[in-house]
Amino acid sequence: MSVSSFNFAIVRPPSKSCIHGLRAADTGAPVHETFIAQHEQYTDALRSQGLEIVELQALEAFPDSVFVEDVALCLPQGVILLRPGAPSRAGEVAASRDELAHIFADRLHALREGHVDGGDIMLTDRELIIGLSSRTNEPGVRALERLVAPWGYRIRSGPTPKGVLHFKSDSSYLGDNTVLCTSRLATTGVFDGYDVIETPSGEEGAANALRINDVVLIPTGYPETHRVVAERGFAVETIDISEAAKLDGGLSCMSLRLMRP
Ligand code: CIR
Repeated sequence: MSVSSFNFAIVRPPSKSCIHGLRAADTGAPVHETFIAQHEQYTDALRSQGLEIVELQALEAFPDSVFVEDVALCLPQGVILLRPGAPSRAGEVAASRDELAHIFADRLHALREGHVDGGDIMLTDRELIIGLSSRTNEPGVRALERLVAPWGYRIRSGPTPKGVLHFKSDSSYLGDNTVLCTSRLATTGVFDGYDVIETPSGEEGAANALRINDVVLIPTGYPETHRVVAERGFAVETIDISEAAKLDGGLSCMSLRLMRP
């Protein structure tokens, strides 16, 4: 079973408080109504790939809570509640615990030390690569390793380019041993041994793509990336995520994906 095969996803709509979400550069606050509409299109895109969707309640107390990927790691063997590195996001874990326990019951586990954001975790067909970033640290990586090593996962840490929020802001695993990433991340050698597609210059924002079953979703506005990914034989679809992007969010950030038995 490929790590890009999914039949289930969890999403959480943006709250009205999203206007206060974290961002490295202020290009304007997201417009809530537009964000809701784009989030619905995103959810529909997952649904049209055959995924069953569970939509959690919007959380007004947490402006960044639409980015559910950062709160948990979903693996077939179990789901791990993470410890996001931004103080304003730490409470999202407690706010999600009961909802996720309801879905995953005794398969729900918790990271106890350090910090790891889900946006820094890349699962490939052979390993978990964890990007060290301003949100994810060594104690977190070691604590995560203790949880997943017994399930047979090999863990390797990698660099996140300076000024980049998450490891996966600059990269995505497309399946078939292929990674899409920025050239600044490719030059670190972290993906040596993988087939690497570099985002064309000026299109670094397309590096956070999302392979779901037979398609690769990329954000709208990146025609050269669309072309090079399609040229490698992938079916590509585009989604407008302009409002998430204002908060440094990408396609992977807005769902937790899983293949349920
Ligand atoms: C944050 O800074 O935490 C949010 N504004 C964006 C999180 C994006 N999540 C992700 O890349 N996995």
